Amino acid sequence: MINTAYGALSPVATLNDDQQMRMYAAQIADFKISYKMPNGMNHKMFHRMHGKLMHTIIVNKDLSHFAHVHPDFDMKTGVFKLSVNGTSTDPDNQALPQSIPWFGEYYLFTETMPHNHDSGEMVMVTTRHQIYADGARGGPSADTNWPDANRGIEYEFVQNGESLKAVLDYETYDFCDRWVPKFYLNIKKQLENGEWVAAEGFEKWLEMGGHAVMIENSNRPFEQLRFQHLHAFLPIATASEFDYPFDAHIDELQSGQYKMWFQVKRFGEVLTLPFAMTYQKPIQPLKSSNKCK
Ligand SMILES: [Cu+2]
Repeated sequence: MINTAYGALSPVATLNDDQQMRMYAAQIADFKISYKMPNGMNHKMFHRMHGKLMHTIIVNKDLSHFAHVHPDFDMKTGVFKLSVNGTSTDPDNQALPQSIPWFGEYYLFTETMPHNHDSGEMVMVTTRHQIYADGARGGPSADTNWPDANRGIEYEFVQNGESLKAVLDYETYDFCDRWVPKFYLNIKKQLENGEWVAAEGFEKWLEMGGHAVMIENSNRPFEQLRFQHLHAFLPIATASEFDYPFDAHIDELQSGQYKMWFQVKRFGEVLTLPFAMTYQKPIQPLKSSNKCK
């Protein structure tokens, strides 16, 4: 199912060359997408965006599973192809073999940037697709606790025997006619004396200090679920703190439950840090701001 068209481009997506989008979990299935022009030919010029011609996010319906992977592009045919559950020589596709591992309904989001011949304007195109996987049940259970991250959410995890802690919180800023959040991810490490200090060893992944995806957790139709991809620079002002601003030029983020997955690279390994959180817009009215004028 295709929900987004870009101007005169019509996205066409298939799974195993079928628009039914059904597959077996943990078995290889080829997701393909192309962008048809009015003359019937596929669009073949895409801009590289954060190191890739296309980014693909796969989650399951209850948002307990997440994979961020990248399709191959065939310049001759203009077709992007992702071998779901397959292997890849791309070191940025570590999640590919486990991208749809269990029975269930999955959501697949693509992000790409077709070259606009007329205006030269750079516009990102997002499409979303539902995939139904048959097969064995399994995987983590859905989150039941969605605390307001405004007060901070944290949990401990281990990387290569080292005790680490991920801490998420956010602030909201009054920007013209809307509230704009800024998310903060801080990663700390524990010393032998038990003290928590800033973790080190971060490097860029996909040309950014950090990536994050947020998807709304609600009963609204799939087509309307909020999907947002945020980016951070490597820690600058505060050691081990990644600042994820929210693009102010897009729709205001509504209060509600969101699953967020933060991805940073540390000592050569991509860490994926999930948070089930609630975002709450301030209740006080917006103040007039000079930034609008
Ligand atoms: Cu990507």
